[in-house]
Amino acid sequence: MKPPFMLQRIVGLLLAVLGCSHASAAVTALPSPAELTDRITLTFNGYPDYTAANTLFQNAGFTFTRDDGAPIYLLDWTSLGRETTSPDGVLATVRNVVVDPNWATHLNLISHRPLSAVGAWFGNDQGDPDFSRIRISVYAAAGQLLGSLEVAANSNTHVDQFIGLRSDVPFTRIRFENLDASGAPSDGYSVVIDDLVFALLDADGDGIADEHDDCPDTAPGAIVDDHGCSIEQLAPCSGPPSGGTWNNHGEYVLAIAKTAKTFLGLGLITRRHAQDVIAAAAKADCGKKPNVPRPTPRSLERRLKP
Ligand SMILES: [Ca+2]
Ligand SMILES: [Ca+2]
Ligand SMILES: [Ca+2]
Repeated sequence: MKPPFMLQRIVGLLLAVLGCSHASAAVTALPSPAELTDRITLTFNGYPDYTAANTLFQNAGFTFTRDDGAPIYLLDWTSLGRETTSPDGVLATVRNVVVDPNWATHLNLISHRPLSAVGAWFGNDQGDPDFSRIRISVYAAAGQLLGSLEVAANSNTHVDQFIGLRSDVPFTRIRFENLDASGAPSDGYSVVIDDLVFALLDADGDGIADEHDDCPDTAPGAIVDDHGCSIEQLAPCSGPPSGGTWNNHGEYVLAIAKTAKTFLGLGLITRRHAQDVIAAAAKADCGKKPNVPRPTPRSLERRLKP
């Protein structure tokens, strides 16, 4: 039953006043998992059918739940004559008639660490308007909805479409929901996903997650190594990263040149880029002693005055 019109208006006004609008959510679609440079992927392969997955990956930092607390299973999708992005195993909120007679059309995922992006390949959309699209939503640790997005299903049984998002605000809870043509929850099609992919929080946005990043606050757009450090962070103008100051300008330029050479050897930058970085370092004042003005006869005269 729909609430009376006036009640709807009052609730709407209250939500607007309290700022409880989804429009403020800072999420953007993730077109492909390849965009996540420092990603974790769960393939769900190599387990017998109906292995319960709820706490199977908790050592990797992830737990799966259904609202009714029932088990969530791994299934061999290939043996069912269906395709998936990494055969054979998928994660599915299907029923197991022996253990649990009910399926679910949603899947909850809890991450033990803050995430910045998540995605998965999905399927089981069998040409029935009862499963027309899938929605992914992300929530902050306190339960606040940060945002959601939907992808229209292509109506085959294969796990062959990707849904994912990035969020400017870190999140730890994720929910997948299968929806019918009207946007209501699907009545009978289980969530089936594979190659679930995550990116842990990456505060400086250099593609290296915080827990692997030795150099926080990397400048936007800077090229970094596997440890999240840019050339400028490994050889800062202010002095060696180990502390203190450069003994002279030459020591600074040499440090930049060595770091640029390492980056070149790793294929992170081109030879031209390395040359430009070294040339810029040579022109900089880093490592130079401050210019103390030489005393002039007049200033000496002033100092000698009683
Ligand atoms: Ca798989
Ligand atoms: Ca980082
Ligand atoms: Ca960094």
